[in-house]
Amino acid sequence: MRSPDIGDLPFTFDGATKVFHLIAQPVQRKIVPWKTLDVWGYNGSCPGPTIQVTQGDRVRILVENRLPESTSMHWHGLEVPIEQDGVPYVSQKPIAPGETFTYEFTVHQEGTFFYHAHSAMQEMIGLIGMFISHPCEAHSPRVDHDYGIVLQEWAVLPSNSVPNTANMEFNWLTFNGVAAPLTTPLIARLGSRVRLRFVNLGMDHHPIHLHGNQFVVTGTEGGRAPESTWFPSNTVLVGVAQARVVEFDAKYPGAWMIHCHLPHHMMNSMMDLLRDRQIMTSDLTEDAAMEQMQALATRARFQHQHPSPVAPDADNIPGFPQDAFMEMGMDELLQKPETHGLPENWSAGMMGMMTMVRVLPDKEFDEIAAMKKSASPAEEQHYDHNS
Ligand SMILES: [Cu+2]
Repeated sequence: MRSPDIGDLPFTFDGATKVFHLIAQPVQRKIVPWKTLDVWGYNGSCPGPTIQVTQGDRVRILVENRLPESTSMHWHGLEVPIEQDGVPYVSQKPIAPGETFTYEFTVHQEGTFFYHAHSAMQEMIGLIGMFISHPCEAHSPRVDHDYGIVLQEWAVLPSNSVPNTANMEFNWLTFNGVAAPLTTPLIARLGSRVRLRFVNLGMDHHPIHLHGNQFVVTGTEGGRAPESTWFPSNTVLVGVAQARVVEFDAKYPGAWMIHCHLPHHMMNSMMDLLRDRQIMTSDLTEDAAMEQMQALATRARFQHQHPSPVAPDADNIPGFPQDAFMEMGMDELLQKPETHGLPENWSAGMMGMMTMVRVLPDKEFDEIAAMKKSASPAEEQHYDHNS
């Protein structure tokens, strides 16, 4: 199982016990090439690195607090003894700054769970990560590709880097801590079976839609769902505090969008400021982005190149602009093996809480797999247990 754009939390063994070390700390997270947020996370990552265990494992997790205030850790969905439940003042004393608290329990369930600080605003500034428990015996049908994605949302005004966790007008929406087009495409071999796990810990419920394929919901935050409950669909509502696991057979080659279908969640830096809608490039602190924006606007408004994305009389039409000036291609800034071979200017069509699953015939799939291997050989040592 892989969580694109975030890593796995490594562990060591003490006898048969798997020992993990989570460090809660302030982190910087680049969510698109022109916007970096000051958020909180674990081990340098927001969301935190993914914990992967096998059903039945005994785990010990040291939670070290390097935040400027006390924190706690809750194991969301896991059936643990009350003293491991992580609720400050109720099941334990809060973990003071500089302190480390040791949690230890046996994971008797399988499924998609998460860990998070049990304090509302700490959740909203990023203190969350996935906790995957693989069943001892693989589920049937077997999957070939298994991907996990954490859904988060942020309210960050232009020229700001710290999310306002009390604000409910979220203008940045992320999958695994990045907004499209920075989200790394999911790669799947044509003819394979794909599993996608979504976890939501925000203020909104997100209807996640997959283009061009039907899937079945095979699991929730409570683990695997019986096959008798599966029915075909292509949109799954991932409510707050929920996990939803879907599976499909990758029968159709192509770059298929996966995105939240709330219109405002398919944008970056969404907000209205005075007359002009400020989208994508509103951060005045980023010179490169502003230059690109100005170049686009100049080209569109004054040069009327053919084909131009904007009509010559656009400024006289009530309602203009809607989506004009939003699309900003930046393929070069986003180059990685997973984007290899996408149509030119693909990045102009990707915004907000969005990624894609690229269903590739053998030749293209193997080409990208080889590029990934030479780019980061260590990546291949990854916990790659599909179940
Ligand atoms: Cu959404």
